[in-house]
Amino acid sequence: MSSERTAVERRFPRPSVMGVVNVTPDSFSDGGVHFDAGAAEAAARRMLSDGAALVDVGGESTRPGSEGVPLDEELRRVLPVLERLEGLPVSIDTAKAEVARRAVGLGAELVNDVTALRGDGRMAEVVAESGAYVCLMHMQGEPRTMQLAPRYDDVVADVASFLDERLRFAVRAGIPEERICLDPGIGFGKTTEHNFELVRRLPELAALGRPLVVGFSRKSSLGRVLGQRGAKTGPLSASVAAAVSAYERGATILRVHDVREHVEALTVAAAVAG
Ligand code: HH2
Repeated sequence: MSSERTAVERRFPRPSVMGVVNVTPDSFSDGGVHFDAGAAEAAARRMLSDGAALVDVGGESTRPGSEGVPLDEELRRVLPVLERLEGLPVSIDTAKAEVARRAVGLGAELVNDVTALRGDGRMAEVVAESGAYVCLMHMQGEPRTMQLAPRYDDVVADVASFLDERLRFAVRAGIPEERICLDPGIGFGKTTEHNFELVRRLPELAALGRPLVVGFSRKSSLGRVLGQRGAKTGPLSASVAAAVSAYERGATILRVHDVREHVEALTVAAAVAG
């Protein structure tokens, strides 16, 4: 199976939209909305018919301050949804190797690991053996504490060197480079200024040579830049602007909650880019 997978960038050409399906009671922008397996399935199917290239199913919130959920609870949340979506393009948003293993067994094509293979010692092996694609994301600290005091010498240089190191680690663990994409981790241990600087200087991350995933959708920095101090989320209009800006600076996969609006905006941006 492993050698049959085409490169990430051929499977998901620029721009591709990844729709977010949070099967959680507590996600930062849509906690509880898709907590029921039937509601999650319906949302995923709607996202795919609205033009998403794949849907990202997750059973554990990583919002600032969150504690994480036990393995059996995460499996209880995501497996029924993955079963209902078998045969459709799905990624699994998890840091747990066992969740990834079961998800790939049910057809998940991509493992979206916000810990970049650092959270579970078995994750690299599960990805390598399964032949799945993997997204390696940057995070400073851990969700419980990451927003307390994010600090960098140069946020873009620090994120680039982290992603480069994780890319090499993944390749050493037997995951072919063409199956790997990278993500700066908007909002994961970053201030509003850090998040915007990462998008502004995205070409420096694209220079690592792997497709970039960017997830700015609804994140609080969007509300804050609009003058809403203490915002927990940002509006759709701002999410679309951030996604288009990221695309224009080299992002390949845009991870979003509101698929139709992003697909429309990105289609126009791609037409302009020619
Ligand atoms: N953001 C979130 C979760 N997973 N994965 C990647 N690769 N990139 C991201 O930016 C990213 C991610 C947070 O958003 P959401 O899933 O809506 O919220 P929560 O973690 O509260 O469930």
